Amino acid sequence: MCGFSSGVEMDLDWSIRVRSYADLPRGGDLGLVSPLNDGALAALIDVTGHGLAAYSVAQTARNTILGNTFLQPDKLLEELHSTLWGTVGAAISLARIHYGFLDFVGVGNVRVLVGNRSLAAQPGIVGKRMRTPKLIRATFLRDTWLMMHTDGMSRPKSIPNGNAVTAANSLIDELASDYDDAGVLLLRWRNTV
Ligand SMILES: [Mn+2]
Repeated sequence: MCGFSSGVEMDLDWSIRVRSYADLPRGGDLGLVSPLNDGALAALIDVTGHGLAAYSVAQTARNTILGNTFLQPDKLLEELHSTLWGTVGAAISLARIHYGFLDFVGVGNVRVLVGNRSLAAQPGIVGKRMRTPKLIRATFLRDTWLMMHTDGMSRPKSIPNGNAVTAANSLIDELASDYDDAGVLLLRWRNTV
């Protein structure tokens, strides 16, 4: 939760839903939201391949992110490129959330939208090859959805009604592929009730 001097209390409504390929217990899609004093850090990862091997690389990425939440997303992605070096690599999208704006960087095939605005990821594979990441800043106001999803989920026409948990569950239930890990992350600011 974040308090603001205006007297309006805001908090983050967020959810991550991942379904592993072939209903395996583990897979290479992984999302996380790490709450911070003035917002949060959000990430969605799609490690190349499936199953336990991909899961293991995703855990390395997760640990790197959680150990470096103070870094700006572009620097964090460079850190991830180092720690994933020599692995199969991953597509990774990162967003540092503030109230009113977010800073985004992504490499590879994780799709990211803020409201109707699509934020372009750079080509490449984290841990294999990538250019110097460049931050994109986007306005991010109350009740606007940040959505990240991996390529194991079809593009939704819209975000289902309800809170983040309900909407993320619906998206995976309706749009997850049977042939890949599928992951979605939804996050928005909303008034504290
Ligand atoms: Mn995938």
